[in-house]
Amino acid sequence: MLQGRGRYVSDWNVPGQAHGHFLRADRPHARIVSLDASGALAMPGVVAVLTGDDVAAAGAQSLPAAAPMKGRGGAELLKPPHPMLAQGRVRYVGEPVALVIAETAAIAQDAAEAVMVDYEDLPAVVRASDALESGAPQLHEGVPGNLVLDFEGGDAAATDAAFKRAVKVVSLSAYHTRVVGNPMEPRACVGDWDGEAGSYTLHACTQGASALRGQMAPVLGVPPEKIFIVAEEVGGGFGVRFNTYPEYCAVLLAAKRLGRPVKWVGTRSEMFLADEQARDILHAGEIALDADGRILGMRFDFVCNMGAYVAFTGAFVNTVNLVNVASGVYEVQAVHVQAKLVMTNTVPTAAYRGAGRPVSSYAIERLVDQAAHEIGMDPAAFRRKNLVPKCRFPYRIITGFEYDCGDFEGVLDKAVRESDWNAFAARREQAARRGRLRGRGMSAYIESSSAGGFAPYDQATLEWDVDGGVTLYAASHNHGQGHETTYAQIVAGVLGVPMESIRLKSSVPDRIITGNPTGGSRSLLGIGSVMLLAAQEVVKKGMALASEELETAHADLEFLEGEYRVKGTDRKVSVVALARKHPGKLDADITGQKVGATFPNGCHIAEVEIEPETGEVEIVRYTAVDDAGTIVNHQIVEGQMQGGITQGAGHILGEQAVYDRDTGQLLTGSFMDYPMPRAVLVNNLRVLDHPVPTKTNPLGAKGVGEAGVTGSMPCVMNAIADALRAAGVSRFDMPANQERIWAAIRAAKAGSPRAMAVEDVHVAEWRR
Ligand code: MCN
Repeated sequence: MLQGRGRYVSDWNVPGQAHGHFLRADRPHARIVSLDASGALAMPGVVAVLTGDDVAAAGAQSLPAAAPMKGRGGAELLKPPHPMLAQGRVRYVGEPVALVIAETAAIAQDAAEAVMVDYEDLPAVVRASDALESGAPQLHEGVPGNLVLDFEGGDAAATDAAFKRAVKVVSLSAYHTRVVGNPMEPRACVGDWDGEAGSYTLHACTQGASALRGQMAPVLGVPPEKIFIVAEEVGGGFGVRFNTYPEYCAVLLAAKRLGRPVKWVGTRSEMFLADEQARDILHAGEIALDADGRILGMRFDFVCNMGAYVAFTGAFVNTVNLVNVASGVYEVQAVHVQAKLVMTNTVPTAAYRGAGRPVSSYAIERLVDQAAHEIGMDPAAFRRKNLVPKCRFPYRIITGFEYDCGDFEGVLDKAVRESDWNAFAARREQAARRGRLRGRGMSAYIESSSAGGFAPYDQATLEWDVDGGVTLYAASHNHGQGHETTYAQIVAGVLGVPMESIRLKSSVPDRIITGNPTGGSRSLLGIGSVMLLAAQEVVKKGMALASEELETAHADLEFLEGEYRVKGTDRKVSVVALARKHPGKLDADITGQKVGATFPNGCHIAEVEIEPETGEVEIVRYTAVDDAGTIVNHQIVEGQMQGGITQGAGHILGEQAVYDRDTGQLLTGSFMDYPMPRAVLVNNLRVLDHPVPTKTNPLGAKGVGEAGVTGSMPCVMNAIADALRAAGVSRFDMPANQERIWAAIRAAKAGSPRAMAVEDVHVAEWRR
């Protein structure tokens, strides 16, 4: 990578390749009356045009949708067909309609303009709440009312009873704005077909070969082992590179049809339109309290915009991941969660860093903060009073999931201490003297790792090279998480070999490794654990060889720092020497290993300052105390937390994908209209560990990859809301962009009711 020899997906070229360009729908909802590709086909250099009809004629199936949870009353998730190229109808702006293949990418792009599509426009709907109205445009036959799943979790009766007993009920509704994933590398692929072997090869931007293979096999009608995936460097994933995409399937189908490889490199503009997006959720929450400030019950209502089709992870994130941490870090058994999963004329939504847990955490932690303010209690003291105490673990929550272990009180106390929580008033006063509004926010978050996941069985293979180096094979793909370092640390720690002699491979085309791709922050606890077991297996196997080599009984041998030693003597042989002498004998392959669920958690505290004349927000201090179980590498954990915290803060401060309600067009289709956070967004960040090792996996680790987002979203919003209260703004929610903050402060100053921004109207209309 440092020498510029890293190969990203668009760097790959295969001899004889043609180039593809996708013609995409320019409107949100329409019937395709006719499609005429003759003009394009007549252009010099054009090889073929693939359409929805060709896809149907080839017998290709719908892209898959999965949801391991059922809806209310045991109802199944409705899975409307999702063709890789539109068939008869387009349902969102950017939907692939035809794939034009030519000798160069430029010719393909020009030729796409010569494909004539005659559309008959249909009414469109882009908001989930609008799509649920009677008389709303209907997207799919077989999905009445655009509702694919009506989901619930928890105990409705117990929750109602708790609310009846309440002395005080506090409510808070919000709109979790829609986001675009925006990995650095726009999506790209090269597809090839081997007629003799009957196999496909795909170079693709992916978070792991196992997911792509499993998802594409039914679409293409071949067994998973006939799909080889190559992914060396991938420029980021963030959840939106987990699933297969229509483009990948169409490129493979085209390669088969043409008998030559096809390459497609998407543009940034296409990624805004056609990458899976995320969130776009309305939520209403209520909390019931007794006279002492104890939480008696909580209930949440979510309406989730799934886009035009159900993405593979789309239903999962809006069901399982909303209820596996349903009561947050609090000791409360009366919780009820409802979620409606709705089709709209927008690009499908799916996993995005946190994948449901930040939504749940935001709903709970914003509500808890509001409750503390309304009853006049310190938000830290209010939370502490209601935490699940250490002695109660394992703690089963009302939705059936079991928190394995934790020390919520210790985590919160440390965050309070380290952030100098109690001296905040002086800092606020000092800021006020500088004319700035200072606010303080806390979130006590919890999220799940491996709770209700797709592929809980992991595999790791460890092989010795002839030079005494070690190659590790894993299903998880590293695209910024530092797996090369941490897996090597684990294996080097057991084998006593230098870390530099260990290589990691996660996509070797003809080698099928089972297990989860990178996702759900479970790579370390799942795959890292099997790496540990594989290394331990090597040591065990080496014992027999060492005993032969040193002519000594096992009982007289010990393994220390990479060497088998005869106890009490200087006779020894290294594991590397044995591996070189006995090729293949010290390799290890651990398969079918299952790890249990675990629940990373933490307490984050942010302080912000707002410039009242401009509405500009600065995050001036941020303290994160996290329980990620056993830590393998603090520096990497800190990097992951910094990335996640910044990602969550960026979302709160205004990152937002907006579809126009009237035209169904995406209004924020470039970085000119979509403010990506900068690395310097979060100042004075301190990340502190508070590890409580879990017993649910051999390493004792919990995940960290997404925890930063889950912690920072409510934390930063609570801090902004706190700062704004001092300016007389009593209610404010995300997006906390500069314009909205400025308008809120001005309205409060003038004593006039604030002109409601579009997001507030959205929530208010839905609540009515
Ligand atoms: N780690 C550790 N000790 C722990 C836990 C983790 O040392 N107790 C280390 C791990 O060994 C690994 C890293 O921290 O090197 C992250 O581990 P883990 O929490 O297991 O998460 P994953 O590796 O499964 O990463 C997935 C997670 C997700 S789901 C998203 S989305 C995400 C993220 O990671 N996307 C990212 N972080 C990202 N970082 C970058 N740079 N780019 C993305 O696309």
